[in-house]
Amino acid sequence: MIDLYTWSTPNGRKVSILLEELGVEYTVYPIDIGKGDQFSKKFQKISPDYKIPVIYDNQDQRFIRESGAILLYLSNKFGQFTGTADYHWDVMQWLMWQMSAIGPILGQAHHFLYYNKGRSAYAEDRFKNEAKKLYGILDNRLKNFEYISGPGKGEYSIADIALWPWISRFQRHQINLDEYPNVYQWYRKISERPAVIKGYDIPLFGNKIPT
Ligand SMILES: N[C@@H](CCC(=O)N[C@@H](CS)C(=O)NCC(=O)O)C(=O)O
Repeated sequence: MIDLYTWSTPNGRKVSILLEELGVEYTVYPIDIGKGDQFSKKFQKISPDYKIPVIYDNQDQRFIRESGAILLYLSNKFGQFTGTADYHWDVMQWLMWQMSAIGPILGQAHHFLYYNKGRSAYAEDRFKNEAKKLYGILDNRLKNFEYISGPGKGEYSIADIALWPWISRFQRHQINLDEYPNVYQWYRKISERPAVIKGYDIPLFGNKIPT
C-alpha cells in the first residue's frame, strides 16, 4: 500500500497516473498548495522543499519525494514501464529531459503566461518561445514514434507518463496543438487510457482532461 501526498498539478498527476497504470492500491492525502498546506510543519518533515508529490511505501517504510525519483522507484519496484531491453536508456533520457527542460520551462510559462499575464513582456516572450521550442522538439521526435522512447515504434513508459500531464496544460502555454500534429496524436492516444483518465482526476474533483 502506498500513501500519496498530492494535488491536481502536472507533477502530482504523473504519480497518480503511474499508480493507476500499475494497479497498485494507494491512499490519497490532498495537500492544497493554493491554500499553503505544503508549508505546514507536518508536511515539511516529509518534503523539505515544500513540494508535492511525496509517497510513503508502507511495505518498505520509506518516503520518496521528487516526481522523477518516485516514477523510477515505483516502476522499478513493480517491474513495469521503465523500458524493456533496448528501450531502457532511451526512457531514461526522455525522463531526464522532462525533469530538466519541460517541467522547469513550462512551470515558468504558467507563471508568466497564465497566472501573471501583463507583468513582464520579456518573460512572456521568453517562455512562450521556449515552450514552442520544446513542443517542436517533442513533435519532431514523435514523427516516427508512437510513444516517446524508441527504437521501433516506441513503448509506453514512465517517460510518457512524466511528459503527458505537462502537455495537458497546453492552453496555459498558449500552444495550439493543431500546429504540432504528432504531439496531438500522442496526447489524444494517451488521454484515452483508463488509468490516465482516473489518475488525472486525483485528488477527486471531477477534473476532465482538456481536448
Ligand atoms: N522537482 C519537483 C517539483 C515539484 C513541484 O514543483 N511541485 C509543485 C506542484 S506541481 C508544488 O508543490 N508547488 C508548491 C510550492 O512551490 O509552494 C518534482 O518534480 O517533484
